[in-house]
Amino acid sequence: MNKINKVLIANRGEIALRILRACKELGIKTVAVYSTADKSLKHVRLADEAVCIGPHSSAQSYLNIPALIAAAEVTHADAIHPGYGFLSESADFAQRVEESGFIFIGPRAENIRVMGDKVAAIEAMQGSSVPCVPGSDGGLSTDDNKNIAIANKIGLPIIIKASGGGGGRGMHVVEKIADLLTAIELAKTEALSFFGNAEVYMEKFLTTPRHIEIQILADEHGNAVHLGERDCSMQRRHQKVVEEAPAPGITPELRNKIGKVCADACKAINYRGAGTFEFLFESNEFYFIEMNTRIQVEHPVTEMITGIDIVREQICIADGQVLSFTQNDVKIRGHAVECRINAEDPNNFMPSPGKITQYHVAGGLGVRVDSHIYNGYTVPPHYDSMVGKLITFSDTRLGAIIKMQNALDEMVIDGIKTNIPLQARIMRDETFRKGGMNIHYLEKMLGALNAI
Ligand code: MV4
Repeated sequence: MNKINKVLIANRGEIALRILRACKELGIKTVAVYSTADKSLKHVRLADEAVCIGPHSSAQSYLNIPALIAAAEVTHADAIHPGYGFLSESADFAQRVEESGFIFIGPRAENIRVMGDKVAAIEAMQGSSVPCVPGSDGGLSTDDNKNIAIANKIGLPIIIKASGGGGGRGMHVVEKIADLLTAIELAKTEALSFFGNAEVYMEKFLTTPRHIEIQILADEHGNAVHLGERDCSMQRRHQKVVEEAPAPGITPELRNKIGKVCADACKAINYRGAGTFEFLFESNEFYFIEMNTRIQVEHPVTEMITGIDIVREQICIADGQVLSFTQNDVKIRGHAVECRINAEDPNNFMPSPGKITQYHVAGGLGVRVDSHIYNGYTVPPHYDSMVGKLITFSDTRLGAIIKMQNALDEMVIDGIKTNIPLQARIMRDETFRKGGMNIHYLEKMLGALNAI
């Protein structure tokens, strides 16, 4: 390492442990930060140092920028890794970290700011030939006739999205022109109150797309590579449930074509770090919707099929190093599936925090468990209900699914409810086994199950 000898991990749970493991392998010292509800987290025990940064409420702990920077100062950390969620996509946080003299393990604040503004993100992509959804090409004006003309030109149905939104909040589908103007007004009012930004834009509404995303890595010396795609279509209420790589039916030619477009776009916008281009995929075409400027929950499936440690690469990039491999060195092999394990009731999806009284972990060749839980650990009620991820890898997609089925059956987590029974049902589902289902499939499957 050139500059990074100690990393402060500004997160909790499985991703904090994941980052700690990468640091240890690189010989980097670690600082854990934790809220009063998280004193017993596994990574807090394993870190070289640990600092309590506030009470259980996220706003006063994991989102508390002055507390995080103070913790980095007193422990003499060189760099801060934000993980996912919390402050990971806050341009202000990235900027304040760097202004305080620390390295932000992530993109430049400017890149985060542009991608956080969905209209600006789409504009940036159109500047570098990333295929986008036909749309308004910018924010909507107050000119009613112009907005009607845009909708007619795109063709109905259309969707109105908030520029400050993302992740599915504040969207409105319009089926007929008579509903357009009231929908725009409602969308603007919501956008202002949810995101503090009234700007909205219009896109053609794709009715049955898949959600396919491209992982990229870029260094600060102008090198960028893609690590192929992930299929994240198996979701419920914008929460991904199962992810896999590669995406069924994507040929090497299609992968290389869209991957190169994404890597080239990174170079064009001077992007640095790990990132994900989110696409809707319908009728064999990719349509860019958003870019994520963080490490993602589902990064392990890409690691399994490429053999590349994405968190290690994030740290090396932040250290100022040149990417140690080129696009030609990236070889995709086999198939990986990830099941998110949530502390929730598998029937009604209500969170189920509490003490884990029995924990038996799955194992074997091609079985990976990224989780911070242990026997006797109490899942606190204050945070996300995800308690870990089960990842399987095999030569074939069916092989990875069978391994997952067995791993889920082996796993015992007592004392709390988990979604393991739901995941086991998905692994046995005929449509999932065929692959290539669209983003609406899981909700339909659950509806059908409830009807029985
Ligand atoms: C869309 C769409 C259909 N057409 N845009 C939802 C989350 C946000 N990232 C974008 N989203 C969508 N945008 C157009 N033009 C459908 C969705 C969508 C969705 C996208 C990805 C994964 C799950 C989804 C669930 C419902 C709707």
